[in-house]
Amino acid sequence: MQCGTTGEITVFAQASSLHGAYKVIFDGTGVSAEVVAAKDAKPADPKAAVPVVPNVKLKVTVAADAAPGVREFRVACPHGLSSLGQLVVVDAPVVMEAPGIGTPEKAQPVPVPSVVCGRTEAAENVDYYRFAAKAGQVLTFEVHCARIQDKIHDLQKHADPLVTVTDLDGRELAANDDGYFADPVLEFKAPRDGEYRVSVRDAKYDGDARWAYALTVTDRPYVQHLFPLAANPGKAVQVQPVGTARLLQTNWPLTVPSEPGLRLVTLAGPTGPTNPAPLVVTPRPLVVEAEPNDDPKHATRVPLPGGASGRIGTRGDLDHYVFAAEKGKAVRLEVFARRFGTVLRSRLDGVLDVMTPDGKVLATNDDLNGKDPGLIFTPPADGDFVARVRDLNNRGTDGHVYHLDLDLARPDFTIKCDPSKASVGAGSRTAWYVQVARTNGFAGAVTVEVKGLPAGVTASPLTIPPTMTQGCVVLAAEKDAKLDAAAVAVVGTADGLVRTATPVEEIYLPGGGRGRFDVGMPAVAVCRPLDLLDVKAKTARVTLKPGEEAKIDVEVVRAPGYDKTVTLDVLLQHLGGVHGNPLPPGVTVVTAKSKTLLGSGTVGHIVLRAAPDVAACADVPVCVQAYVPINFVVKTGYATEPILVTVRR
Ligand SMILES: [Ca+2]
Ligand SMILES: [Ca+2]
Ligand SMILES: [Ca+2]
Ligand SMILES: [Ca+2]
Repeated sequence: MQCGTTGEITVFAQASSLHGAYKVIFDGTGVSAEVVAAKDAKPADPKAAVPVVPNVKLKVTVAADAAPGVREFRVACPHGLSSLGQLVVVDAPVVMEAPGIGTPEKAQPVPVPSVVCGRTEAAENVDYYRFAAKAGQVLTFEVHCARIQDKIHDLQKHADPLVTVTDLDGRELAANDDGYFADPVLEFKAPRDGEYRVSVRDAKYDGDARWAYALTVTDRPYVQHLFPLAANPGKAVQVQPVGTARLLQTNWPLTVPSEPGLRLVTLAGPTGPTNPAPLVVTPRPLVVEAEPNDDPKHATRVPLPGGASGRIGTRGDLDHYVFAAEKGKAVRLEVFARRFGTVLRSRLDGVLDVMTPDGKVLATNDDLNGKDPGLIFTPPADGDFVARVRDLNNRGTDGHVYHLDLDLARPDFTIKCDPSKASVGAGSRTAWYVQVARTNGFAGAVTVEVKGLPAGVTASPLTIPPTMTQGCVVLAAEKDAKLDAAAVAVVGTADGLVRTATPVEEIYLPGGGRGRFDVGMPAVAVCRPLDLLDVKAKTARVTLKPGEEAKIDVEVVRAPGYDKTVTLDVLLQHLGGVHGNPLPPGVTVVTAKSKTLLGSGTVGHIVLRAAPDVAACADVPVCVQAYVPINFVVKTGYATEPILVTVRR
């Protein structure tokens, strides 16, 4: 969708239903949508099973000042919240693929600039488009397709798009396969006035009806990368755009966003704003590499904490940075360049070395975050040390940009919530699993809150003690809570640190496994009461001593007529893999003594056991979830109220 426009998009469901869709929530600001009701749609019968509605039309409005880029969204239905959808927000007119453009002769004419929305809908599908260009005109083609497919819940086979530009006689003039990860980006300089063709296909001539793509065709200055790649928040800086814009041989002004993080920014070019390009926004003092710096003697000095921006500008380029450190005070060094699933898309496949000033390598790393290296280095003595950045394959171009971040290895943590969304039936509850990863000696408790919940929904308190890395929050909806959905924030706090959780989308892997992929927008919805109306635990507290067992009796309240099989669990599991376990260390479920397969019955129980060497703990919240299968992979969980587990020694 183009900024400043309103239009319709169709959302397709798969093995599920969009019946009754009533609201759409988007990540970020500037994009909104309403559900376009089909004319013959009947009001939903609250007691009926969910009728199959395989797609829904949305009327989407994108504000003129909406930030271009990929937006996550979810569709709320009375029976729950959809998995993640994505919309590409662009700043050029959008053209839809016309039928029958599968041969060069039938190429679809497209304006320049424009963004063509098409599909590589079947094996051997090649989509041909034609455009006019003037001699010497530089055009850029970019495809959004493969990069965004990992977030799609059930898309087991992924596209590998390829773009080719030919003249009208079919002579290939330019082609690109993998520019931004598997997606092509291609710069093309027209040799003469006239018409040309651009085609999109899968590199292996494969296809799938769900392989939607957005092909940008533009003659505007197009920014592939920025140099330097990092800047301080809120500052007015000059940056060099790398891409067609380099023809302009100049630095362009940029006012840096005020929030630190990985950002997309547009530059004010002489002919209007550019496409968005990634920038690392960091509050640390920054330097830019000073070539020549190919040996430790000519290293560029970087403060600690601080950051250095550079690029592996030519084949074999080595970039050295010198920093002063103190014996035993660990330093964290991290390269930001190319991270799949984020906006970072540099050409660099970085390697990071830490050396003595005379070039003896003390530590090295290749891949810490995706292709980006990083490491923690404990200086053996006071003095200067040298960080070296290079490309794994010794390649180098002006697109091999990077940012090297240096800081003392401060105690910290990251937090994730699994899954990325929760749907709670009015009058019932569901569990949300949270994981923390502590780093650099951080050993504190982490308190977890869910902010921005829909009206009538509450989240149970959770503090993950120092001895644990996981926990569960029970979301409860009041009986009279109205249908609603909201993007929320799951926030962990500890010792003055505040960290927002990354939600992980549940991905259906080939063979039925449960995969996970980091996404951006956690969300919670109130849905209508579904198959189970309530799950009741007969106990709210369990106290165990080493070697002891305790039984938790559970009763499920079924919706009238619902007689399918129900299973009980305290853990989040799938095909034997444990994805969430809120039990204290040393406390386990005794499977042989538990009754978790309820069949069509209503009562079961869970037996917990404390190991002989169990550590003491107090009031660790867990819950029993009753699971109803939706299909082979997806199940809906209905939780008891929190059950507090205490271990006394
Ligand atoms: Ca097609
Ligand atoms: Ca490709
Ligand atoms: Ca360099
Ligand atoms: Ca260098």
